[in-house]
Amino acid sequence: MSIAQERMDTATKKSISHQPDFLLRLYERMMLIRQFEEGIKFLFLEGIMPGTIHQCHGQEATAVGVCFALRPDDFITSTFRSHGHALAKGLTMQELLNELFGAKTGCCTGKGGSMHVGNMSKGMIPAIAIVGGGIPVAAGMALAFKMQKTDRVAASFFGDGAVAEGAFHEGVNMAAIWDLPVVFVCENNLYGASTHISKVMRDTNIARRATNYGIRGQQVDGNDVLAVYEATKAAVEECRAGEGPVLLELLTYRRTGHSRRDPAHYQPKDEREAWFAKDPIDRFAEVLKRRGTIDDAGLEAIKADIVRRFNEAVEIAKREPHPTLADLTTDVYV
Ligand SMILES: Cc1ncc(C[n+]2csc(CCOP(=O)(O)OP(=O)(O)O)c2C)c(N)n1
Ligand SMILES: [Mg+2]
Repeated sequence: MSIAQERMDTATKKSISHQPDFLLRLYERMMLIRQFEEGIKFLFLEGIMPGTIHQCHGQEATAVGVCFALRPDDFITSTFRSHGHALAKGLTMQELLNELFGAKTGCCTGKGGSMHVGNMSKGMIPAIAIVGGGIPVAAGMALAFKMQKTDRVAASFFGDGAVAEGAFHEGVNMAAIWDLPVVFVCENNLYGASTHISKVMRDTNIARRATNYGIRGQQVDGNDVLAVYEATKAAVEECRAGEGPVLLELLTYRRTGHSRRDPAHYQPKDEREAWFAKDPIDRFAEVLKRRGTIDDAGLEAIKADIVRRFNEAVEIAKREPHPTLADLTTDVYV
């Protein structure tokens, strides 16, 4: 048995209390994200959908594992690589597709686009494309939650590229000194655009940085959705109890380029193959089958249903009305 297999089994045993329907929801949401990203890739390449996209192929377990450990009234911040986070937090494919098509019925009325999706009523502040930009914002939201005497939590997604930004230091430090309820979620996918982390930091263990701020840090297998869920659940509980913040480093890998025009030639073949063998969706499918939760036909049916719903949503998004000139001055500060 491989080490990855053993780790997955340990996580599964720990989570034995999880009901089959919960496990299937985790799987379904990861597959939804995978198919969404796959589908919009073709819409973009065919010139049907405007703008650019940053896909999260291979990182589905981080989005789903974290967001499923949060309540609907908890908040997340996200980055340019935001679709998975949004779908995991409960935004619908339709409101996202409408936004990506620039329609007025999009989650940000067509004014945000791919890099700025969000929905305040669903606990997602529109995504921020400035690397590290969401970190102090999450700390600020957590300060508001604390001042309002609620037990809500903010979780901030950011990449490995963000930890050398000043915003990381400021945001984490302030959250630490004020015991703010923030889960800092670093999705360490080894690259910031085309640059390997070893070229931008001497110590590539990001979780260890937590010690310097006097908070708890933890490295987690980010391609194991149950491990991510359990780690986040524990961090969230600490935050609700006033013991936060916590820094989670989720080790993962993106299967595609940084953005759609990047063929990712800088990712060595053996490295790609090793990570592809640890694909979060394939691995979880194996766990579910071993436990007898579902069989291959059931998994195929889940995927087929998602593809059908995606295609229907695309047809609707294509016909949705776009903002008019009069909409230019609505929802803006003057
Ligand atoms: C402050 C800032 N600097 C540079 C950029 C350009 N930029 C966009 S994404 C990116 C790489 C980010 O890498 P990482 O944080 O690891 O996230 P990942 O793309 O791996 O999800 C860079 C440098 C930016 N958006 N913001
Ligand atoms: Mg990265």
